[in-house]
Amino acid sequence: MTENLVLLGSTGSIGEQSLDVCRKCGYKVKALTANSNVEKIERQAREFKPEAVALADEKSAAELKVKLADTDIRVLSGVEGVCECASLDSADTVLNSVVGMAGLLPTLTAIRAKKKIALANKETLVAGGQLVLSEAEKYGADILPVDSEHSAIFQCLQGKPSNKALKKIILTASGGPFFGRTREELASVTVGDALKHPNWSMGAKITIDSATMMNKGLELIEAVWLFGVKPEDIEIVVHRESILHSAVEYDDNSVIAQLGVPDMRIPIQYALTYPERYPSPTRELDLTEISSMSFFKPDYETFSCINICKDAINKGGLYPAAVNSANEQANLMFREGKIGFLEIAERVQRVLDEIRVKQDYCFEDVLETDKLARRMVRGD
Ligand code: MN3
Repeated sequence: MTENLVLLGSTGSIGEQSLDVCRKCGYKVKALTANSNVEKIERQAREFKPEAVALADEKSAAELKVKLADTDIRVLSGVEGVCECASLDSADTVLNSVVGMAGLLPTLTAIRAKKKIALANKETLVAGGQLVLSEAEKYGADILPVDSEHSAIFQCLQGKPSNKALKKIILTASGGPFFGRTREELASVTVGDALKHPNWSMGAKITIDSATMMNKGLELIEAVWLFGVKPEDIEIVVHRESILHSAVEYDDNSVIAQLGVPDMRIPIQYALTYPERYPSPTRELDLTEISSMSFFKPDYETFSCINICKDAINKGGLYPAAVNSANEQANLMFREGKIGFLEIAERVQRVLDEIRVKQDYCFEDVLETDKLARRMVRGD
């Protein structure tokens, strides 16, 4: 059970929903960090009164320091400031909801400070899975999933038999806003079209990842690391209603699934209260109101990002890191109007085909791969 929380990425969508859980469950917030949103983090700091806050952007941190001068909250800056918060003595749990591989170093820092990690930053595991897991084992740090599908799988695995009876993981996907469309139809979609997710309200990066289905590919890699399964033992199923959040199948063909309304506060809260459960501020699931649920095979040809991720995890080493960074860059360029929707997958595929990276790696190697992959996507 969490008592004293550090929240990394507090101004994003998961960050704000996490603070709502803290508000309702009464967790003490010991530190808040964000990238550069001065107004929002100031408001959060005045409400939750943490010991420290940090902004990764130095200029914004200087601004925040002036604004919080009338309080005794310490204002830190830069990646060092974020990492100082991630290893704060007074906290027992670090919830990482940073977007992108920028979350990797804070995760490693929190692990080395022996914190419990509530992980919403999937890129941490995609970019550095091997490294993160070996450090977590070395320091005895638990990693609890916040991603809704992975929380579902984790919940389905409670009470798992002691033998290796897990046959496969069924990872569900909403299919995003472009489910059922052909490649030709996707050639001309706009950023605005891609940002209209049918079920979940999320930040811009992940919403675009959801439209390309790169998000599901990244989540497949995330599941490989979190649950120690092979990529071929994960079946991706499109489930349009986002009510069944994922499932596991055992050797006796019994399938256990976790269901609930699509509200991130449920998996956030479970990561913090595990192994206990407490009342939630979310709506109850009314199955008769849902009335029916649909399931489909993904269209792997149109949404090729899923297979790019499968190939990357099978190639091993830093290939998933390369794909992740290539995607971060291509996703950004699409949002900036510099490339078309289909070019996201094309550019990421080219990086996977052409890049040569290490099998055994340390943190600095991840950074190097990140720079190289981004450069290849930009073409400079
Ligand atoms: Mn998810």
